[in-house]
Amino acid sequence: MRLDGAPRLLGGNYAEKPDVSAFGTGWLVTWAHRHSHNSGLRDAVFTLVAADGTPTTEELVRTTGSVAKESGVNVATDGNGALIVWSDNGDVRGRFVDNSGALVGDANGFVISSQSNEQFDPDVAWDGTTYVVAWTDWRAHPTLEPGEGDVYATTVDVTGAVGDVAGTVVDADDVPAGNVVVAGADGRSVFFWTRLVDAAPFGAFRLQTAYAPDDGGPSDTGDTGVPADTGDTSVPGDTGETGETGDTEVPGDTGAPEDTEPSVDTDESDDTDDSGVSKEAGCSCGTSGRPSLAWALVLSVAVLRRRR
Ligand SMILES: [Ca+2]
Ligand SMILES: [Ca+2]
Repeated sequence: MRLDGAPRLLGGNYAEKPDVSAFGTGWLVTWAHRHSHNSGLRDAVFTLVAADGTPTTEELVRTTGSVAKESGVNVATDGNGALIVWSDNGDVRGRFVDNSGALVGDANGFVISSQSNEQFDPDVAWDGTTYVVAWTDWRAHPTLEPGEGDVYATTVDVTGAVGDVAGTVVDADDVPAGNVVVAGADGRSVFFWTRLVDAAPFGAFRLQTAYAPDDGGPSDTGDTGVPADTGDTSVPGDTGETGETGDTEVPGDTGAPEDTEPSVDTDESDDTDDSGVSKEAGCSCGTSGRPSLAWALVLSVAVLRRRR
């Protein structure tokens, strides 16, 4: 890899947290513009950048000249236009850009989530059929440490129709969670976020993931809810050594990608059912109990392998 020429400046002062997506023959870049170095006010802005890196003039996403607290600006494209999402005075809003790069729709954008307290730090992806937006949500407990709360998501179609105005629970209980990112493909989407896990060797934020299978929309081809299953039945620690006649099947193994996780599974993110919502979501059962079960499986398999 090499860079073509010197970096270029674009946009004005006090730019924060850019995001970018391929757009036409170039790029669409979003970021938040803080009004001054110590202001709590920010505007969501974007610009088009040519393939060679030449930027156009930055534009406000919310074109009413707002004094809103806008932040967490992110963008995804659907191969034609783009959807820009951001946190706006504690709600999540969105606005479309058409294939010419022009903003469309209401000058204030449209509401994606407007629950009580703050909804913030949204991410957006295009799954081939619809946009999927996920964010951190303080509707239930707004006093958690900054950046952490619950995680919710919804779909937004190309007309701006929000699939679940209340938001679909991704991770909502009294444990801090946030920093969600989402990716989509072939009518499916996957979420990753951080969640405080109270497990050995020490309580810490760890990644969680949940998967939303094809929801039976027009492109549904009978998705089973298992992404890109390769039929892997290997167990943790499997080295594939010489003489091995076949991997030992783990009871309940679905062949999902989390099977490759090398360490003991202490999260419940793989407990995703076809609703696309983690079974853990909405419960306050914590994470206890799972490690002992996982260890029992690992130890049982290890014993079986030694006996062969
Ligand atoms: Ca709100
Ligand atoms: Ca939570």
